[in-house]
Amino acid sequence: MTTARTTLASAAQSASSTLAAGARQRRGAFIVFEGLDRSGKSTQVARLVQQLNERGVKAVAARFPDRTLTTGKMIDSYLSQKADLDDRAIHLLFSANRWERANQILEDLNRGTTVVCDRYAFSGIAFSAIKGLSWSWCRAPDIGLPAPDLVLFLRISPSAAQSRGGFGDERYEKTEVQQRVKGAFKRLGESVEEGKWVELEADRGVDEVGQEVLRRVEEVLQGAGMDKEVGKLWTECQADD
Ligand code: DGP
Repeated sequence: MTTARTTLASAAQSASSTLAAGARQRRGAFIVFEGLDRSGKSTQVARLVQQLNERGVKAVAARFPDRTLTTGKMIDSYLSQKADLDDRAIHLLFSANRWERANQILEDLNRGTTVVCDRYAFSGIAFSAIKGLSWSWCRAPDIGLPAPDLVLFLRISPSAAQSRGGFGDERYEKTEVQQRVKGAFKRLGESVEEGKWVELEADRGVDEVGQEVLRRVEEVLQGAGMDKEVGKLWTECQADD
């Protein structure tokens, strides 16, 4: 742990000495957690942000859907089954919700702050594609969003997820839906650039998963990618259906 602390702190230090030398500041990393409902994403996001800050690496949490935003309130009504919406309309609302926060994320990253995000556009595709919408259509509204440097997919079986305190009454909290979403996530992981989608076994203790998370994130923070501009999502993809 001391080693992780030292290396991360020196990554942060090198960011400030680079700045002092007048060169481009190393940016923050955009880390996204994806996974089925109740796979432990929120716990790992909070834990990672805290650990990074303790190590002198500035980090903030984000989450989607962000229910505090205007679009988020409509999404909340849909998820809590108070409102029904056409499949395409809700898909576009989820995407608009991400766009509402996109500039903030970009500003944080460019200021050197790491953003750790609970769900992103991958959930957008997975949850809509299982309704029969085409992949290329689902992907289109998110083209150009800030691209994550790393997606950590927390892998858990739908039955294990359900046994973790059970699902509530929200729209997608059903084992059969989660099973199909799992299949969609698998296909998505295969389509993401090599090394940027990492699957972690989530059916373990919080600390064990957390240690692996920190190790993966440390690699990204020390990598050459932090000297490059934030990428744009899906711009390299071809329509594949
Ligand atoms: P959460 O707040 O992480 O529990 O997510 C709420 C639910 O919304 C969850 O079942 C997953 C689903 N969801 C998250 N993002 C999207 C999205 O972009 N599109 C759709 N259709 N569903 C999403």
